[in-house]
Amino acid sequence: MKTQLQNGTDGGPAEVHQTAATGGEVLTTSQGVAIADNQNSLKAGVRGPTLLEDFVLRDKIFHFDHERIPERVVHARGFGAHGTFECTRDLSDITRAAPFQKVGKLTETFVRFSTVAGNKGSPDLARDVRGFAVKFYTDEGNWDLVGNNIPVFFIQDSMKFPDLVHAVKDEPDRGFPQASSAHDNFWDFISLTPESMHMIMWQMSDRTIPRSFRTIEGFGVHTFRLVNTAGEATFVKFHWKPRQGLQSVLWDEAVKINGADPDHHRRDLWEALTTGDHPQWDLCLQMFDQDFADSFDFDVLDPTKIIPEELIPVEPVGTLTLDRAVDNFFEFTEQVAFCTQHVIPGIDFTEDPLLQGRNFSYLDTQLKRLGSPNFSQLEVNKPRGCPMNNFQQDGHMRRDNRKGRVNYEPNGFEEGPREDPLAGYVSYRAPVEGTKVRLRPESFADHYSQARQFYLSQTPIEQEHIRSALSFELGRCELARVRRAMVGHLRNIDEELAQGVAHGLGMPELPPPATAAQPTQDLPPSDALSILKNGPMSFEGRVMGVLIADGFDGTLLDRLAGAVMQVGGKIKLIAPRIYGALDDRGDLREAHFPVAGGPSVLFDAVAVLVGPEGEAQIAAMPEAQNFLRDAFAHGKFIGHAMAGELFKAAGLEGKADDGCFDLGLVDDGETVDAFVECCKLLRHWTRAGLAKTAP
Ligand code: HDE
Repeated sequence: MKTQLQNGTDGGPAEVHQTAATGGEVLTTSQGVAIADNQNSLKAGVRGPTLLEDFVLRDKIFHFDHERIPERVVHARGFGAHGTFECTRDLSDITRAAPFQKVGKLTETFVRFSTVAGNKGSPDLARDVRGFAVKFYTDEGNWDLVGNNIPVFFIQDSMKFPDLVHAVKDEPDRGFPQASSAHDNFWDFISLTPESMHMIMWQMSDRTIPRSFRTIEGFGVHTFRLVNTAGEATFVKFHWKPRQGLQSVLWDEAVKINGADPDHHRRDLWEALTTGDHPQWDLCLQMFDQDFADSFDFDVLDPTKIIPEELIPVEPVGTLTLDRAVDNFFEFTEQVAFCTQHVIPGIDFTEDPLLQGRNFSYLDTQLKRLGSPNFSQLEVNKPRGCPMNNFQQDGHMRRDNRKGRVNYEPNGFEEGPREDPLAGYVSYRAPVEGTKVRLRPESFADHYSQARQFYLSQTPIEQEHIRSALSFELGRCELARVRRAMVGHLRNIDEELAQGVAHGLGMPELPPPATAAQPTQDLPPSDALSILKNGPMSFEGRVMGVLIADGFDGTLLDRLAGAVMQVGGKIKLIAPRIYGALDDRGDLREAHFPVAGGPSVLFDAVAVLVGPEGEAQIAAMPEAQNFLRDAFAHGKFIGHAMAGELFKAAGLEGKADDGCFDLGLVDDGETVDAFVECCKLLRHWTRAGLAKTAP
């Protein structure tokens, strides 16, 4: 019997067999031969050896054996999503780039977030930079903006990239550590690379332990050029600002999340996409001309420097909405091939030596990973807004060679595409001259001033987190010379920072400051650099974990759930067992997690609702005690009802502060509202000892 239709070899529909036995689809080999038995190999006798002629087995195992492709050398662990970019400002006077020609113009996109150092199976909450790569399927070809969640980079010249990556990844003799910069080789390299100090401040900040992909910023890092139809160029820096606000976790939470849910970030994005909670980012541009570039304290070609938002405003020009999860992880997230040199008319490069090296590198990577120069024909990589139309042909896995006789240009048959001087990509006519040298410009020499500016722009809590992170990372360094060298660099950034880290490391005395090519300048602090100053002030898209135990007040739970939903948040129920707990009416409320599998580190705020029947049981559970103790230690806002025994068992008796709300006291709902309102602040930073919970 034959009924269903799928794509055939000629691109048209092909029929799919239906099995007479079940009425469902028939399983076939890759040659389309129906398989009669998918459980047993072909043997000589029931206990006999398997026969070489078993082409069904061979076909199946052969394909399985080749399922893996090389993982990315860096950014191996990632998670992708489909989205749409909407133009909110007409930039046609500044650039001819297709997505910016008209307000309201929509462009399809694919985004892949990633960590950098860890292998594909590493945990999501490793302290690491996050990749933020966006493919725009524009009407004039694909444009890839391959950025990070930090606006600067470790090195100024692509020549140093393989060394940087070797140093941070697992050490070659032992194959560890995985997904961690807290080891000798990394800090040895960094201590010998003063240009990395600005990036190190960002890397040691809470930017590298984000709450979610939804709460990170993105940056193009390099200075690019926008070019208009008249051929005039404007320098540009690209920023993605999350509408969800910036949010990070504490180090202690990151460590525990990695154990409890190593897929925390991908699960979070998956849930957001599949429940209609679509995250959004505004694309903002810093645009400037040559005069500004000439007057700026630093070289705009130096990728270890930012341009403070106070000097050049960050102007929104469009909004990215991620609205669809992928159907298949491998097909999209794994096979997506980003390349910095994928630009479209209106977007051009600058001479930034890191960008120039990247433009050369990414094609090699894609060829190695995807195994064919035809990777652009894969669904996720092929242009959608306009056809790919040229005389390229053949190669591994080619799918759509041109029909007919003509495969070259010019041709007298008047067949096939031709170049178009008007629609085509024209490089900006940047004047270039100079002698061939391997030299770094003098204008790249100040490595400490912006590192200091970053540190001084942080709130005291964030500064303490940076000091703690450095003490932790350098504390994992066995080489005393490396620890000393690093503190020497920190002395050029901030004396108090250096002292704090030296104290954390138990150094008897401060080493001398590192030799600096240029003295550190005092630059004005910038609020845009702090996470806490750019938080959401909203509980939208956040999750409250509610721990329930038998006999709890069901009406209170419903009221709380309603109030959280009202502010755009979600509730997850945690009970002693996954089965759930009975409320005071005897109704079963099914749990999302058992308390052993749903620690409070997975949630933005918590509530503990207990009833007389469950009071003793929950108080005696170590996991429940940890749930509450951690929530308290991590500064979470806590709602509670009849949870006195659990507070006592967790060692928190008498410690409840104004970040803890007794929801069982009054029945008017006002306390619930006050609690949920407070949760918008995300953390009760004034809770005693809170900042000490970081490493
Ligand atoms: Fe990458 N980078 N990179 N990089 N990079 C790769 O390409 C490279 C750099 C970034 O989700 C690789 O497809 C060189 C800076 C992201 O698929 C590889 C240099 C920034 C992603 C590569 C840099 C990035 C990559 C590995 C210095 C921030 C993940 C797999 C000259 C602006 C994209 C791949 C995705 C991936 C090379 C420096 C961001 C090896 C040579 C700076 C987000 O080609």
